[in-house]
Amino acid sequence: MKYISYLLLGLVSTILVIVFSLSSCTPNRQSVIPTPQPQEITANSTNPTVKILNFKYLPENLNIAAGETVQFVNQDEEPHTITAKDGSFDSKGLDTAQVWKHTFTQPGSFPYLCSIHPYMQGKITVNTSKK
Ligand SMILES: [Cu+2]
Repeated sequence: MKYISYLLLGLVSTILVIVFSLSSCTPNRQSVIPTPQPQEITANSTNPTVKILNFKYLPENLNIAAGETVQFVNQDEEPHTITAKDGSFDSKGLDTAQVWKHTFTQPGSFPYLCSIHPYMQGKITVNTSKK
């Protein structure tokens, strides 16, 4: 009957080894979590951009090629819109830091204003794309 106690001893030590190796393998969760990147609200930097700041469109006149997408970023505390004078586009109200994008497919001149503050005016000039 002696070998049963050896067997038990062996079993217990095996369990202990397993438990220790498992506890040493526990991943350090602190280092696994990636450091959060600051949220970039002003989207894509490759698109032509019109900022809205101090009740002005910056730049007021923007030249682009047909097919390009313009992004408008409201950096004011007030809501603003980007509304085409000919009615071809309307962003509706943009809150602070909100971005609105519009793709201009047709060449031409597109004056727009803010429907909340109609004295705010800008213009997008779309040139034929070079291909
Ligand atoms: Cu406005």
